Order: sequence, then structure tokens, then C-alpha cells
Amino acid sequence: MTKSGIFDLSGRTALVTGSSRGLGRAMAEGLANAGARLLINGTDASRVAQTVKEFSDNGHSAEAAAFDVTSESSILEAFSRFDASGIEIDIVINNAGIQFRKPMVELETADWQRVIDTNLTSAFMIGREAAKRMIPRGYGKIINIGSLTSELARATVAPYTVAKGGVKMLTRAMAAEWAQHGIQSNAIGPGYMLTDMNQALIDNPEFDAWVKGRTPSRRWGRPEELIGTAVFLASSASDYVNGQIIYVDGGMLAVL
Ligand code: GCO
Repeated sequence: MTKSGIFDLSGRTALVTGSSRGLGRAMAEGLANAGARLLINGTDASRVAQTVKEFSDNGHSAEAAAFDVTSESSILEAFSRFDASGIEIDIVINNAGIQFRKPMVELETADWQRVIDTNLTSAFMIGREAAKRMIPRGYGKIINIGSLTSELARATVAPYTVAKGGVKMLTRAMAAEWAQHGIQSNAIGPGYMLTDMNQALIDNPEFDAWVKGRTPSRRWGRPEELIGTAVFLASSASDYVNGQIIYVDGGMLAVL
């Protein structure tokens, strides 16, 4: 059945990094349900293959794109494979990321760098490779995944905060250079979501109470609650939206 409407992604191909689980998996499913073909990414090829099978079993078009988003050579090889296969990527969601919680005075520089590389530099490298191919086509959607920490800092997550603050400004830099070529670059800032990365926080009664008290919606967010914003930013509904970050946070950033 042909999908219709400004949120229709039929005929579009989307690469979602870190899409074999968590927020990336949820957003990838949302794009697939809107008609997109999905390139499923992760570093674990077997987990990626299993995810592709599950997407296919659900009637979606999905292919494996297992590569390490922190490795420039892996990224270049992956995009060369896309080129050789005639795969034209219309939509990129730079979702892959890690968390590392430690006070800065105890933080090893290597751990700092690993978080920056995974959460920020990867988005630059993948965005650059995608934009090189989107510019001649005059079309593209780049969606970077930020965070509440794109705006506010929390103690013990400095590298994550700095990376996510960088994601917000990288998004604006992408808009500054690529909007003229028909590419829309925007970001999504998830609030405190029910993900594996946050399990230690969810299981901490004090932190759980803090999140629920600090969030006007009085609850954690669910990964699938990012889908609407992801489909909006991936579709023609957002063709005149550029350089923005949309917070899906239950209102946390709106209040003291
Ligand atoms: C933390 C959390 C946060 C959330 C999210 C909020 O340790 O504070 O991991 O970073 O995951 O990024 O937007």
C-alpha cells in the first residue's frame, strides 16, 4: 500500500548508527514503519544481523551496515561499499553513543577521548561522508542525537556533556554549510529515557526519584517516544527546519 502524506518516507534510505538496540533501534523501527529502507548499524555484526532479520520478519526493508563509528577507515570503507552497491543514503541519524560516569579529577584522558570520539567525532565523520554524496543530489536529512546535557551539565558526566554540547553546535555548523544544498541538519535531545545506558540510574532509588521530581511529566521517557520527532525531521514535513534541536524530555528543560 502506498504511503501518503508529508511524513511518508517511502523510497528513502536511512542509516541509523547504533540501531541494533536502545534509542537507535526504536527510531529505526519508526522510520521503517514510515516506509524507509533501513541500514542497521552497530559494531557487533551478529547483533546487527539479528536486528536485520527481525526488521525483515516484520515486513520492513533492512540491510546490515556493521562498522565502528569511531574508526575513520571503517566509515570510509562502509561508504565505499554503499557507493559500490548503488545505495544512496537520504537520511542519517547519528545516534551511536556511550556514557562514562566519573568525576573529572579521577578521569583518565583516554576515557575522555573515547567518549568524545564516539559521541561527537563520529557524527562529524559520518555527516561529512553522507553530505559529500547528498550535496550533488540536492537532498538529505541529517539528525544528530543530543541530550539534556547539550544544554545543562551534570556532575560526573563531563565528557558526555561536552560531546553532547558539541553535537548541538555541530548541528548548527552542518546547517550553516549544507542547508544551501537542500540538506536539513537538526538534532533531537532526549530526556531521561528508559534505556540500557541508564539502567544503573533507573535502579538507583534516589536518582529515579530525582528524575521523576525534576521532570514535569513525572516519569522517565520511553525510547519509542522519540519516533514522532525522528520521522518529522526525516521527512518533507521539516524541509524548512534547519539547525534546530528538539527536546523530547517531558518538559525537564522548560522548568527550574
Ligand atoms: C546521565 C544520563 C544522561 C541521559 C541523557 C539525558 O548519566 O545523566 O546518562 O546523560 O542519558 O543524556 O539527556
